[in-house]
Amino acid sequence: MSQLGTLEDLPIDYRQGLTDHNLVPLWPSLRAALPHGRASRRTQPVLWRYADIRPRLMEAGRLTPIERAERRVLVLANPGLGLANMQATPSIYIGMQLILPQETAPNHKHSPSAVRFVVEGHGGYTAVQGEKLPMERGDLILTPAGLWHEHGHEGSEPVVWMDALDLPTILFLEASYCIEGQPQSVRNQGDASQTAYRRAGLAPYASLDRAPDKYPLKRFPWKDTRAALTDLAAATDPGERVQLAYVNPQTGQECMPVLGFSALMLRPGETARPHRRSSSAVLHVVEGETQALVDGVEIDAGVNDTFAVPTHAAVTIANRSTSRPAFLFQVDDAPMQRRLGFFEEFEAAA
Ligand code: GTQ
Repeated sequence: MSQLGTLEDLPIDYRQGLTDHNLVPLWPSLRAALPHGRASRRTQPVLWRYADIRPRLMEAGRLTPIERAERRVLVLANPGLGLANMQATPSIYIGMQLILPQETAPNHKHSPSAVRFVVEGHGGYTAVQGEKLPMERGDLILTPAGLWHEHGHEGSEPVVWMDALDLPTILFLEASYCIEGQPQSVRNQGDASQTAYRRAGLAPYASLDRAPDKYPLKRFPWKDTRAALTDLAAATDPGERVQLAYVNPQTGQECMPVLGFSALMLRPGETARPHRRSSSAVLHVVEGETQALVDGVEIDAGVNDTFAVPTHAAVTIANRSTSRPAFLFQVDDAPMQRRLGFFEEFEAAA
């Protein structure tokens, strides 16, 4: 491999002439743009402990009324990417949102797509296009691009959920914007998508004569996800991956276009050694105590803790308990990478 020329190799007046005409020579930057063998990453394998987030979120509840926040959220920002950029990974925005009893977060719609994964509390709800969706711990709620959504809370204790958005990509594309709306008139049939698509393999008969809906199912209750993982673990050999993707029940494809969502279970004492992937991810512990190794960085994540996995990272995740399973929720950008044609899973463990 020959040594590439640097900027400094070039006469100063030549460089100035390039700059004056908005031109840049490629070769001094070629290796930075196309590093050999593995993507270069600024994303750090960072852990956000819920014990550090929760008191600050509750303090935000006292400091900032909902009217002054619209969405009362603390963003999990990766220091490697610059805190102000609000990226957990280059493509994944993660926020922890607090809503207090009787509060409402006003109706709006935007070009980024969001999901909510409930962390604690009862009685919260999200209305999506007039459909009121209950939110209990571990439930996944979809609020895709362009659909009206507002949040409320009819219970008595604080409700916290994790927001996962494809915001960094939409911002990067200079395509992020929001429209505010009047409060939704909630339709009579709450949680209709969950009623219509309650069970995998059963779909409303009339759906056969329609083009697939983009988002037929908008709420995935944790109760069902957990039971499905537990059954899958019992039916498969130890060491086989127990991971279920949240999909569009009409197409079988990922439920959202940019980010992917899945839930995984680690059997008691089990260590998962997934192949390195070209996608980045955020993992959130729903149940249990885990110990992850991400590019050599040790991460001890317990209940409600969240950590970032950079692209191309070498990962192992161990369940620290030998008697109880551990459950995690995963956000990754594999759907976008698949659609753009460069998603890879690398065969050999690094
Ligand atoms: O709840 O609609 O964390 O619009 C960031 C942007 C939450 C929301 C976020 C949003 C929302």
